[in-house]
Amino acid sequence: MAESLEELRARAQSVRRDIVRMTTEAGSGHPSSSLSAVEFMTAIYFGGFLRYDVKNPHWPDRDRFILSKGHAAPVLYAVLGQAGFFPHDQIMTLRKLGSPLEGHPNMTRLAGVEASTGSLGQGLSLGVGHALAARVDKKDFHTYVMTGDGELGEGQVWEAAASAAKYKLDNLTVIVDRNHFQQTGASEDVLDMDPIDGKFAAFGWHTQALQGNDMEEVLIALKRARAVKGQPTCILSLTRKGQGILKLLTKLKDENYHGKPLAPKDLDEALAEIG
Ligand SMILES: Cc1ncc(C[n+]2csc(CCOP(=O)(O)OP(=O)(O)O)c2C)c(N)n1
Ligand SMILES: [Mg+2]
Repeated sequence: MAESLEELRARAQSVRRDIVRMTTEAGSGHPSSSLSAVEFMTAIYFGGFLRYDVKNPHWPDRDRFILSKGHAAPVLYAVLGQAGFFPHDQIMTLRKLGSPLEGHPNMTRLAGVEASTGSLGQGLSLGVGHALAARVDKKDFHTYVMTGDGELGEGQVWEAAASAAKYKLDNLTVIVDRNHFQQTGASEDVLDMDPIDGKFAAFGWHTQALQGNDMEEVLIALKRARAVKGQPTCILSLTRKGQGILKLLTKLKDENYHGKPLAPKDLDEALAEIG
């Protein structure tokens, strides 16, 4: 059942709490990259957009969600754990030896993970494959793919973009998490891909741009995406890397803080800040 706007906002904050708790416990991982994606991930899994059955994760009619920016695994594990694909307290085993919650999502080890990702640039191609398979199998499932903005420097993304438009895949939505940073600095400095929505539009996609950390805007965008016919949709999600935790936002600017958790001494303050 789809949760209300207020419920989704509250859930987004509990997803944030999960992200900082599990990465600090692990002593590694990518909280900032996860935090920018929280509103979209929460809305997709709990806002009634993704059809899934936790008891039957390979149900052929399920909608697909592919986290192409696989290093943001903590946000995926938080929503999958809260949805009930596995016992929620398992999130605290992130990156521990033997845990199926690996540093990057592994579809062979954890129920609910649609694709093994982490090598950036591949998720949209996988999404095109699922969307084409739906057409061949005469199924009405929808495929969502989330990419990073730095990730768009990978050429494979644009091969996938061209073929999705060629085949008029209106059962495919890509969400670009436009948080303006990648691993080694500002995305614009490493490789400027602006205008991102303009590039997808030039390939023949329907595009929207919105504030991706605003739950109300996120819900509107996801509804609109499902109404588009004859074209795939690109949602340019304008976000902040580390959204919700001041310390992470500050460290990002000062130290280019990518792929590092909060120290245990900062955890209580961060959890209090989330509320
Ligand atoms: C093919 C490939 N090259 C390099 C990396 C190393 N890497 C991991 S995260 C990252 C930055 C990704 O930035 P972005 O796509 O903007 O994601 P964000 O963390 O900002 O959400 C890089 C370069 C990788 N995982 N895969
Ligand atoms: Mg980024």
